[in-house]
Amino acid sequence: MGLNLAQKIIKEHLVTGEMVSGSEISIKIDQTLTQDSTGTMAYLQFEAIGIPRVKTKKSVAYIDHNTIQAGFENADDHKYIQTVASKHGVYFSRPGNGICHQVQLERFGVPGMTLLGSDSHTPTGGGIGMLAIGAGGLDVAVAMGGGPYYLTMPKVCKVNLKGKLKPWSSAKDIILEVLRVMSVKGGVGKIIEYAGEGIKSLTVPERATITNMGAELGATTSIFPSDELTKEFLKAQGRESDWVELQPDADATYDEEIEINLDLLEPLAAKPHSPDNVEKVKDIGKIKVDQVAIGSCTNSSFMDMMKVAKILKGKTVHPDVSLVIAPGSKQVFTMIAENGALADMVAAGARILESACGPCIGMGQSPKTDAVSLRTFNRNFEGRSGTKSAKVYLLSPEVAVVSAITGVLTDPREYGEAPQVEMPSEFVTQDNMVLDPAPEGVDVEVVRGPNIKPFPLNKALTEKLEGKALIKVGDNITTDHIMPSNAKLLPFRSNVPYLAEYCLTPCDADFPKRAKENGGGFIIGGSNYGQGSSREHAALAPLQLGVKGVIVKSFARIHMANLINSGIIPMTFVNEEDYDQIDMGDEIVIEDATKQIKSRSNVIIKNVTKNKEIPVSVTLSDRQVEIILAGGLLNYTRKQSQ
Ligand code: MIC
Ligand code: SF4
Repeated sequence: MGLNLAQKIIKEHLVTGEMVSGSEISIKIDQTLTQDSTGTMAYLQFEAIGIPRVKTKKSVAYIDHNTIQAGFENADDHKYIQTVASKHGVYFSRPGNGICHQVQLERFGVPGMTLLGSDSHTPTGGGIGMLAIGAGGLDVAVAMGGGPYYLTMPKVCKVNLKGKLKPWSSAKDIILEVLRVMSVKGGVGKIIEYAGEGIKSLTVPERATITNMGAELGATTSIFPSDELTKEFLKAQGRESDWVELQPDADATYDEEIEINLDLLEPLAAKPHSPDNVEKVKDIGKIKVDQVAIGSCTNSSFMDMMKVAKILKGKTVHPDVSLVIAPGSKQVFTMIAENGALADMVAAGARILESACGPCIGMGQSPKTDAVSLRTFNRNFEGRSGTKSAKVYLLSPEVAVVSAITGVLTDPREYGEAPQVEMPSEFVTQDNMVLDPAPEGVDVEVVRGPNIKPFPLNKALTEKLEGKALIKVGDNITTDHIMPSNAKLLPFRSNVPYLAEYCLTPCDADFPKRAKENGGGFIIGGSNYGQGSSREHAALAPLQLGVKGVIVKSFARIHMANLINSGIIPMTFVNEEDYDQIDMGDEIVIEDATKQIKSRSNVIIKNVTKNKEIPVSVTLSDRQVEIILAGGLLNYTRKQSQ
């Protein structure tokens, strides 16, 4: 039987397990990436594992998130990452060089290779035919040390693209349409594989916009074939020799299939506060706009910037709109500076930001109270912009920039002719902001600032677990709720005790205090708990507060893995209605925890307050059971190497 593309790459990299969806497999990782807001933790953990030099084909440490430097903390973390990377054989992409996913795609991604990144949007690499997966920092640390990456073999869902995009429709509209159809939990446990005649007219950066936002589907990853267009892109990057052709077998089979007709796609927008709350721009209507932000790892390519510049040329941003633009990388920045496009943006009144995540993660440019902010980004969770009352819409660069001129949300088809942008035959490739690691054997002093605090370590599982239900939350709780990130908190990503004071506070300001007063306990949640980021801080902060288990209707993939890695038990209700059987403050007891978790049958938790027994399932592989028993992956790894 023929293989699809995802299966082909997995087969090539399979270390353990069988490629049967739902069973645990492990794969060899060729490349890793970290960024600074998850990177400090990942390298602290790498150091704790104690392997002297990375064993991957290429590992890169990026600085792109924490670039505001309003205090010493960010700069300290940058120096720590620079020195620890150099010492252990990791390339270092300096602040200013660009957003990790954009730079990785341009300079390092290789079709057919595996990439594990400590950022949920690592699947951007799928645009070039990589199997690129986001994971917690500890999983990336293990992969840097040469360990395989464990995951549940996903189902593979084919998205068949028919036809060709009409003028003013764009790659962003394709992924927004997929989100509309599948929802933010529709991709959990799946790889999304794109196919069909429609892909032939999508360039690599457009494909990367689509695979990037596969993270918003909850998918394990998304992937495009590697074809002539991929070759052209790599050639223009001076890396033709990295190209290999990759296609699914003609008789490949898929677990699911959906079809999207590009001819029929109209400009779309995801309305507040969820990336799947998608509607046609024309149906939303001409709402007044306060801010437009263009950039992020989703839409900051050279092609995106050129479209924006062409539309802005000779125009002026509407007086009531603040337009900010962050080109995705130094390469993009250099090219638009050299060809004059940057001048057109500046002349029109755009505020140009450095090549970094910036407003996407609330690092500056928070909009005004109650603002409508149109963004080309990938997440519009409530409060993520730094302004709780702001209403963020996700949409294409075309819609964003036309609306910045008109001052109202505008369907660009009524605006005039769509700009034509050609893929350049040669990109400016100068990697002078990527530092090589020190040669093996050369000693490098690792510089640690005072903001770098030890991370919490769990203890081996005890027989009886007891504690209160410390909080009860609803569906689709994001990691931005569990461990908020903004300009005030991001500088503390290497200081978990400090961050823990803000854990789950967007849901309940008293949670940290209550957790501490009760000596820890349990979190109760709805479905798709932990969607969004790969930040393991969303597990480490609860651990710091003594959380022993999380009981929900269902989990998002990366967050569940992070809980296991921290030794916190992830439990799902066997009967979803049992969610109603626990209220905040109820006393929960799990007897014979070790035996129950090992038994493979449902675990019985007792709600002592309501005198009820509730079955929950703890779906763990044998290895994950051992990790929970040991009190987390680091303890487990250390035990293994003794
Ligand atoms: C995000 O987009 O939420 C982030 C910030 O890039 C995170 C990583 C982090 O929390 O540091 C992600 O997507 O994984
Ligand atoms: Fe950075 Fe935003 Fe992309 Fe996350 S989603 S990596 S914060 S640009």
